Amino acid sequence: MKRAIISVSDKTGVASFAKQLIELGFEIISTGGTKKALQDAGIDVIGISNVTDFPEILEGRVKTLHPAIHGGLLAKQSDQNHMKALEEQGISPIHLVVVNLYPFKETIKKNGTTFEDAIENIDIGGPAMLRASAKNHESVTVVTDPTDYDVVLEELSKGEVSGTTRRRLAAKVFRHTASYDALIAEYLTKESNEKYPESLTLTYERKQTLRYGENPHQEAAFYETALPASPSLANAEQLHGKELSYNNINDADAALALVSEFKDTVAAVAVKHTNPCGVGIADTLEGAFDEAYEADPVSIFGGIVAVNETIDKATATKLADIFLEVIIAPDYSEDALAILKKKKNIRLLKVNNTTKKNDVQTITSVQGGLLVQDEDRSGLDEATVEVVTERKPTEDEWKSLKLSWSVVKHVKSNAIVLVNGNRTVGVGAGQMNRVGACEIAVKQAGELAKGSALASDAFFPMKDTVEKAAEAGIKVIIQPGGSIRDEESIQAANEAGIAMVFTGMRHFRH
Ligand code: 93A
Repeated sequence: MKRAIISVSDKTGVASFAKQLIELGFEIISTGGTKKALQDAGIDVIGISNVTDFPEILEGRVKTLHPAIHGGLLAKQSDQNHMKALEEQGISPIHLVVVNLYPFKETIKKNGTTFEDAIENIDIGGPAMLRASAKNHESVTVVTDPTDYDVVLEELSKGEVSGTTRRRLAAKVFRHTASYDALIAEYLTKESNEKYPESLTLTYERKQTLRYGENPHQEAAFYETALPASPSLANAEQLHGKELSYNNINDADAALALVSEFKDTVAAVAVKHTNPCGVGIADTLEGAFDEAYEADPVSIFGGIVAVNETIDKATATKLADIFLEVIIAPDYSEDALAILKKKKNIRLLKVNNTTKKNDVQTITSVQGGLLVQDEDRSGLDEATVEVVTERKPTEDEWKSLKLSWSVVKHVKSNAIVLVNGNRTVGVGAGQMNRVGACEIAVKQAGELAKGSALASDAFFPMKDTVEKAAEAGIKVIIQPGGSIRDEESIQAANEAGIAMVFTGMRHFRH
């Protein structure tokens, strides 16, 4: 008679599966809770203790960790010596293993979970059985995912589970136990406040396969972290529109990061190719969007807009007037949704929480490795900001400086951002020299460069950017400072009556 061990935490579909296994001639062995669930469904089950001749002890911590089980799982059934060894010990071979693990991930995601709860939900016996049977997939079929029950039944009903399926299921088991353990490692590493450990054990789960990557000839998928992060696109709820593309996700992430900068004011940001093309602030959302739109009415076309307030009818009407790929908001009023949903191609995302969690790292892949760093979360520290020119910024100029500094951090280096009033008027992104970025920003701003505030993500190596700014009529500058030629830039600013402040902090973004 063929023997199956069934020991599952997620009992979905298991009774019907077990019933059919019995019809196919299997004998079922189960641990306490599973045994009870199957018996309640009227299924004949042998208790694990009858096989091990040993009770389940330590509140279930030791149930299946026994040679009578692991001998049966690890013996190669085609090997006479293995079979003889089993016989000598009175152990019968096992042919099918159905195990899913203590819900560690679900436990740590729950609000109010204690450290003790988390530890108790580390499964030891389950992974041991899974790994043993996956190693021995030549002789044992191992199922850890209830969605595989049907395939196994179908093949069994035709005779036996094929070698190809057994190997596929074994690979799935090792992926599962590896990510299960990685999550435990990640959790305990965080709990121990270890930041850059000697090896990285991150787990990501596939959220969706994507139609293609950055370009149509590249295959791609989106993976989300198993540990909750906020704000997060992976947690976003899509209320309308086609599936997000690779570029949508990348751009939406940039837009979400930028809009999360604004805590004390209503803000709207428009992003193209991960760079902000228009950012506006105001007392109302409609006003903020007007500012962001006017900032660059050309580039916003086909872009992504993120806001930090519930989208109302007035704003929705304006958003619906232009072609946008994605809109991101904490929420939408009912009439706003009705207006936007009329646009077939727009993707509407709801991201509830735009408050950033501390201690987030960013990961960039390089050939053969990963670069990991703390996210650039620092804002303007008014205590360390230093006015270095004869003229000090006025109160209004300070407002513009602050806005420009929040934005420049999110622009690819070399970055120059011009702000006039409550909106960006020029963005120079991703240039190989700083004065070039300034020229682009000034050209875009046109007449509005006059009287504007300029932010630079890094210091001026030479005075040429200040001279360029003076020529364009820029009135205030914010930059980190720290160049050996700072004095020349300060002098050029003084000559032009520009007020300049040093932040002492650089915001490269490459
Ligand atoms: O506590 S354990 O680490 N020790 C074991 O020996 C053991 N054997 C099975 N966890 C163990 N299991 C797990 O129990 C299985 O992976 C499954 O998730 C769960 C099923 O327990 P029950 O049948 O009592 O509900």
